[in-house]
Amino acid sequence: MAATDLLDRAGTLHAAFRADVIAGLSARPRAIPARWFYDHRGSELFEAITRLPEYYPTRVETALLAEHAGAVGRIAGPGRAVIEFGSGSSAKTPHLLSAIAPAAYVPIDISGDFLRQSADALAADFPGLPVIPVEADFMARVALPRDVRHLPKLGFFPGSTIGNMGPAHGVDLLRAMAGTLGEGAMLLIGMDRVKSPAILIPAYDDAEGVTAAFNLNLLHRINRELDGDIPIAAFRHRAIWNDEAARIEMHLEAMADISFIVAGQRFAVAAGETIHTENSHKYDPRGARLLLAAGGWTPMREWTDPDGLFALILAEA
Ligand code: AVI
Repeated sequence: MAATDLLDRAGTLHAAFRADVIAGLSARPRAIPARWFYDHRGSELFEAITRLPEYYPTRVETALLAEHAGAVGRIAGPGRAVIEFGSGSSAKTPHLLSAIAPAAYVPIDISGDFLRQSADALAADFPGLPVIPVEADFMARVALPRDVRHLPKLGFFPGSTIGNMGPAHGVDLLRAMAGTLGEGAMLLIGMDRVKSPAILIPAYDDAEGVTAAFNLNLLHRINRELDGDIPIAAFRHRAIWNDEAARIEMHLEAMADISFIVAGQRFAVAAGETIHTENSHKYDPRGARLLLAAGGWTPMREWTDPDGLFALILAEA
């Protein structure tokens, strides 16, 4: 990408961050979209979360893939282009690629840096496999590279990332994926299951405080990038199970009455008030099937661990 394009993109991103933070701090209840967690430090902290003993999703999903990728390969058949939504995660993608004899691998991600890094790593591990990264926002239909258009497709969307959007946006995304992948496509998707808050809360509020640091890092980012003076020590991390909405909510709670400036604007937050920073929706088996059906996908097979913590679902368009 040319240097001027990169500068334009950085400027657009900065303006979008500023607009979301100002709108989110002005709203009641206050809420800032979770997408802003992932600056460099936030991405490092998320990687650390995936290795925590309390955070079961990554561990369980990786084990499910290791065990069942062969079955996915038998159902999908060889010669498909694997289209991954999000940068290929080093732990999960190789299990799938080794088992299904793909004709090409196309990771799609909005962040070009991560995309190129993970694409290079996978290309080195799978010599002979065409790896064609596409830098795009997969919330909308994406035009796939000419070389894979004629191939049957297998979409791959691990990590229960769909849980970070509400059902309405989740359906929009599933429909966009169906549009991107085209007729005859299949989709392998990871979805976290509804379970006891005794397991869910520690997964989002771990003993080491890594998730707390991940949540509070958003305030550091605001101070650094939006010229803020938020007293970060006055906030604490909260993880709450909202049973009615079947979701974990992350909040930043003010522990005292405070006032601060962000991007030239003053905000006053009362003790006990929170800034809502993330939703992580969980699905029971029926809810997962309904969401997929509303998004244009028919579930074919479903794999889960013995404790029913996490599900890997193969669906067809
Ligand atoms: C990326 N996403 C699926 C994670 C989740 O579990 O909702 C993000 C996360 N937030 C706190 N811990 C992990």
